[in-house]
Amino acid sequence: MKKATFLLTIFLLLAVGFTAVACTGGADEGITVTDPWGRTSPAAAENGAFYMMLTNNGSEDDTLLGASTDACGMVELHEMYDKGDGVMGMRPVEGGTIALPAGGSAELKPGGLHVMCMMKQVDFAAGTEIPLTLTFENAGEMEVTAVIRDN
Ligand SMILES: [Cu+2]
Repeated sequence: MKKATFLLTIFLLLAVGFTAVACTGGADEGITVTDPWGRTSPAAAENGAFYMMLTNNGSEDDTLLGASTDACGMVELHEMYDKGDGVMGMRPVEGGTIALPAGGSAELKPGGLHVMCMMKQVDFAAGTEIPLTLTFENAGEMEVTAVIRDN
């Protein structure tokens, strides 16, 4: 190999390497979805729920507008609330969306915010993987896989 060719090869390898690093850095921006999961429920149960941690690593506010999946006839963003006398109820979140301020996060967890799955189309058996499409105002659509487990 001629020296010039050798140097060019090294240069190209470095360029590819730096590009890969730059892309990885880019992926850290925006929204991170951590541990999407759903609770096991009998096949006969009409509804289910999904939980996850949403983190906005970006410098711009974002909003979770909604979610969709073939596993549910209808999906809504819900919250649990105290109906009084220690009775908990649930309802669609105000405005139907979940705010994700820049640098902030929203935890969807049992007893709080959740992605409500109505008219379940599949059995929520432990280990089942359910593809979910999350739609954000700025980040656009994100595909995640929720795993069904007991808790
Ligand atoms: Cu609900």
